[in-house]
Amino acid sequence: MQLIGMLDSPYVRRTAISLQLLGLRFEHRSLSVFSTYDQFKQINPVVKAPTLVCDDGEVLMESTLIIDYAEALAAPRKSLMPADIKQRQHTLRTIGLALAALDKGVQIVYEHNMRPAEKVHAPWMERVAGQLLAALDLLEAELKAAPLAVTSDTMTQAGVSVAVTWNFLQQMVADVVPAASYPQLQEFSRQAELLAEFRAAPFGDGTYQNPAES
Ligand SMILES: N[C@@H](CCC(=O)N[C@@H](CS)C(=O)NCC(=O)O)C(=O)O
Repeated sequence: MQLIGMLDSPYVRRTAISLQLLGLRFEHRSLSVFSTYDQFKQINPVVKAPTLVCDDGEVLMESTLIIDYAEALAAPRKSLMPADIKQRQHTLRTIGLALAALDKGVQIVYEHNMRPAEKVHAPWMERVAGQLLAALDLLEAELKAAPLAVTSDTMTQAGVSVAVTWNFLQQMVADVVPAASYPQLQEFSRQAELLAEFRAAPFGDGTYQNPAES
């Protein structure tokens, strides 16, 4: 299968890291939804990253749905989701907070990158920044109450999503997110970024290589 999209997209990155943690092999094509729009469009006319081209040629999109498919491929050998219902409920809550923070961060980036400066709507940006910080405040409290596992064997989808979100926010909207206010998130992300699966898919325009081929 082929994962299409650049690793400066946190949605592509969480997918690339999840596929690795699930022990699945994939080819990565670092196409941009902006600078290589036409090439991307030939693979997925909707031009959404990540896109996954399955082995039979069917095209999936939406990182959460692609990860759901990957979970099914890896079952019953491996999963990033706890089977216990209480733990799963809490994992889903944490993922939801991380993805909400991520979506709000991406909205801020798009507002500044895709609109002329005079058309940036300040009240909207204030609202979005408030939502972003609310999600991060809740995540910070959660990590303080119960640290997330941070090894390749024990990490859950909550850990992947939180770490990728924090890294993206620091890369792209650090002016909105005061890092010093989030020591738990900072330290968790620092440890996660040291894992082989994160290092093999670093934020940016690189291409992930399967270990045997690199
Ligand atoms: N909810 C989606 C968000 C994906 C998303 O917005 N990806 C961006 C790249 S970071 C994209 O495709 N942007 C182009 C567009 O939306 O037109 C997911 O989880 O996959």
